[in-house]
Amino acid sequence: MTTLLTTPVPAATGDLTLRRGAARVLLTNWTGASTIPSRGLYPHQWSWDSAFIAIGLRHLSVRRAQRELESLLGAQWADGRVPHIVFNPAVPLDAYFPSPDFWRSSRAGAAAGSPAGTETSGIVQPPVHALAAWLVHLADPDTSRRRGFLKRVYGALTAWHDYLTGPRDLGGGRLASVVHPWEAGMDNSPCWDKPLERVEPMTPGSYRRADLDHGQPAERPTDLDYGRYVRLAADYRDAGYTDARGSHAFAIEDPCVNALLIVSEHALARIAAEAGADPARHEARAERLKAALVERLWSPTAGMFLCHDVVGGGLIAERSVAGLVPLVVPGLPPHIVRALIATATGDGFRLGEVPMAPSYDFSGAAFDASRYWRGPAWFNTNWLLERGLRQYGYGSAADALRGAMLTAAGASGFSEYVDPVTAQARGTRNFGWTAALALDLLATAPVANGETDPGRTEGADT
Ligand code: 9WN
Repeated sequence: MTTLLTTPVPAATGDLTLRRGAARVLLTNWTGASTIPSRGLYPHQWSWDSAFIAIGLRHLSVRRAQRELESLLGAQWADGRVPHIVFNPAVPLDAYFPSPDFWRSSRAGAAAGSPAGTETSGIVQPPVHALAAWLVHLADPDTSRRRGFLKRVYGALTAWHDYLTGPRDLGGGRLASVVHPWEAGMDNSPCWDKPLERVEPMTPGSYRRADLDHGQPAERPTDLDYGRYVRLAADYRDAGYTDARGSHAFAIEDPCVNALLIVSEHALARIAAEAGADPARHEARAERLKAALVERLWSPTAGMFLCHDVVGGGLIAERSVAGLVPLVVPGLPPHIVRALIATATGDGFRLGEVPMAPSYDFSGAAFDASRYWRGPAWFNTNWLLERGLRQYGYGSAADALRGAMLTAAGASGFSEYVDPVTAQARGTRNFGWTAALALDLLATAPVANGETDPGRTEGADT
């Protein structure tokens, strides 16, 4: 097994400056009810962004963190889905594409239970929300109980997980499938290249990409990929956002999405206990999901979890950081944990040698250090890895990663992602979850000898 490198990283200097900078990003991006990921590129509310943002926001204002999650859940559809974007009607239509007039959620999604008064997208994003709600609760349990926070969100979170484990079990193997690359949150991961070959791209002239008004083309998806994203979204809309098995051109069981579902299901069990409901059904579902994750997505050859192509059949050979994220799942078999650590620290991901884990295998044919999700290092996936390392007793590796993330967050101006070797800023700046997760790491400093800090164990097994 590869030795886990634990290069000592100097304790982040200027923590106060960093904390102020991160707080400034969150205050600036706050709209009154939620936080936008960034002022230019992403001017609406995004689903998994809001969950990560709430995790950081709880250190500034517990009330605001609760509001962040509750405003998102307020746009939930009757079938349980939590939309990946909740549109702000005050933002001009041409500020972001696909805009509300593309998704037409209130009309096209009516049969699936879209809300009448709010425009949203019709797809979803990874389920980090129950974990976020639990961590927000833990930041101030007394106030949380007094305000009935967990009681208010429990039903919505349960319906959300019911949707993912019910209609979204498209492979019939008790895992949730994503039906669009945007749903996995890692939009243009090389994992999608093969499955996307089956999708006829929309003609470029039929829509206008707003992302290129703000982002560097070399850091954004190609026009060809974009055309395929738009086709998949349009087809889903035209089918009324229904999820019948066999109806999707793209359906993937993704290890990151399912690992987050498991961690959130454990959190939901704790929320249930607080809300006076039965935790056992959630614990049982978490265990079932974990068994399915290992049975369906574990690849001993790759030394990590892989995506399963439900439409084309078989595991997708591309190795992305999504396959390491299951390290956050508690109670994995020890041989799997050892293999994940070996892969994370081996030639593919070089954790401990480079500042942060890349989004995709350094030695993979599609590796690109700048184009998003095809190589750059992201703060949310590394925050998850940090928790996973800590959970399985790799405290000094977690400390090193924490230090590197804090340094990179500050030095990059809280960028969306960074070059995985130099940690140079890439993507947009003053990005919400980068600031939020830096705040979270800052709020819970590791102890000097590298042992697990009790301040962070509260949620480590959730
Ligand atoms: C599409 C908001 C989102 C993140 C995703 C990231 C990017 C959107 C885009 O930005 O996706 O949802 O327009 O590229 O890939 O993870 O939630 O920050």
